[in-house]
Amino acid sequence: MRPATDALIVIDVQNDFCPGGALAVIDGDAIIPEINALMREFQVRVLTQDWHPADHASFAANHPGKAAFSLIEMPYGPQVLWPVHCVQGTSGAAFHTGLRTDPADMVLRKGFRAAIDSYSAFFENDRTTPTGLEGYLRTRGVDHVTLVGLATDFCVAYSAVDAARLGFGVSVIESACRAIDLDGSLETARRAMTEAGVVLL
Ligand code: VGL
Ligand code: ZN
Repeated sequence: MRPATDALIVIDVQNDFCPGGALAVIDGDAIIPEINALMREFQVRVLTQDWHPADHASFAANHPGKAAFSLIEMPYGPQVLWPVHCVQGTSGAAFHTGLRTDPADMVLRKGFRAAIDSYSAFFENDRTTPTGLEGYLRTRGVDHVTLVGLATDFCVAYSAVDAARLGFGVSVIESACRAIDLDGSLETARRAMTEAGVVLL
């Protein structure tokens, strides 16, 4: 058993990020057995869920003439435009049925404001609007987080870097993550995590 000061944070293991989903990550579902096993080792377990309204600004479909996976400038900085994914209440937004969700203490939804994306479990993409997760973890006495899930180079990496910036010890179990890897984004994310003091396992 890990100490109660170490939280497992499972990022976005949802149908749309798994094979057959709208923004499928290659082998995204392959990490589920390892995550289910890890869930038994931790005493604090948080699941995150990407949870967008249909008019979300990160969807290419909401920017006429823009292609999916292109980059636009938003008031808070550059934003990749994604295929429509994880729309609130749809089956694509549901957790993969193989994921053991019952042991979760807390399910954190993010990306629910139409005008701003939220890759990180801690802050929206302006890097300042908090999700509330920091307070939840601190009031439970957590000082270290272990991150797994999808996708390594976006939501996992942003969460890891933010957690380190907030002063948590941070580990990422890479075998329990899979990446989108858009134009070298995986290498960029790994470098950003390492520079922030995140331990890649
Ligand atoms: C994610 C792109 C858009 C992720 C979420 O979970 O990594 N990536 N929304
Ligand atoms: Zn999203």
